[in-house]
Amino acid sequence: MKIEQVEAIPYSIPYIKPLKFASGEVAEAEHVLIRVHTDDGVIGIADAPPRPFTYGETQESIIAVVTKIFAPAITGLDPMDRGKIHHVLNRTVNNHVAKGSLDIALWDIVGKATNTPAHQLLGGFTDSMRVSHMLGFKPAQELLEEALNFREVYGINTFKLKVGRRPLSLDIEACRVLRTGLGPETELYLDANRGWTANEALEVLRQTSDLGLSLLEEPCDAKEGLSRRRLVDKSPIPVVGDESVPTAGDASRELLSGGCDAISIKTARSGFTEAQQILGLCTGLGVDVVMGNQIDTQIGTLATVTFGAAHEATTRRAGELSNFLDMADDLLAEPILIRDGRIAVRSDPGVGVSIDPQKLQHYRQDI
Ligand code: MUC
Ligand code: MG
Repeated sequence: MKIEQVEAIPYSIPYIKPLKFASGEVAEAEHVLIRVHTDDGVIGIADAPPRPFTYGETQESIIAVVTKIFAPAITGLDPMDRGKIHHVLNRTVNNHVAKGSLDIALWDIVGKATNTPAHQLLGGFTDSMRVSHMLGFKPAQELLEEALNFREVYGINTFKLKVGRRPLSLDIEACRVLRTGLGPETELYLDANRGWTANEALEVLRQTSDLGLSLLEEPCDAKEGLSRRRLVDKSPIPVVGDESVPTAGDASRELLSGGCDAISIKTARSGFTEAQQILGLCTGLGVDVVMGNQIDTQIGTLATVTFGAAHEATTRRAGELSNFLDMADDLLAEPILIRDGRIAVRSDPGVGVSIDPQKLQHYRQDI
């Protein structure tokens, strides 16, 4: 089997509820659909969500690097030879989301060609994942209403609150209102997307120490060498590295230098292959992992569930899997269902993504 063609198709779907957070806002899913075609007719599919404020990639840059550099370099290679393909892709630095989407498309091909769900190829630990929902910036009362509604309608009982605002009292109040309104049994954790300094984060931890928060993600820039390490050292809860750890090398540097003591694994930026390397590192070091969300569509969410449910360590915590609910539509032909707070893996060969051709026609862009 040989790779014959790689498509990078830009599309745009609006959000009903834009997500606002300390490093940006997403009101429109301006993503790139990746399709890798083989000579025997197998097509690997993945979604590439550009996050310029996180990794510097844009829709245009993903299309350019995929069509001008990666596609010519991997055309003619056997998609089963993923080690060889990664070696070729890694000649180009960065471009994490572009590389991650190609990797997922390759796993999709391997699954389809061997008639096996990618979830089983990866490890097949269990058949579903518990869902955590991300809450963006909003007045505290609206946040509570949204969380109560998601708990009632979908059975979701874990929430990640976007924080990192100034004055700090805005987020401290939101935490307090959520904890009071949701009660003690709901898991609540924070993600500041580098919005604070390490010392501000310490102050927030001090003022919320009675609220049973479980994790604090990317409180400040991990490059704040000294004070970030002081924060991790003093924090009573794990400090999660997210945008500071897109690769196994980044994760090992941050963990070993005390820049974080838990890791968010995102298949959108690490693919399945690098995500497995990061997971192995974390498991070996005894560090908690969370399956994170890169504000994913249903295609991206299915990839996260496929990976997350395949390994024991990634199912210990709820995965961030529900933000597609804030989108007006999706390209996935058969929508994802959340039942009793869980999403099931698909039993189809590969990742289980099939695209609705009419929707693709409707939302694709000319750029
Ligand atoms: C998150 O966990 O930070 C926001 C930006 C991004 O790349 O992912 C989201 C969620
Ligand atoms: Mg994050």
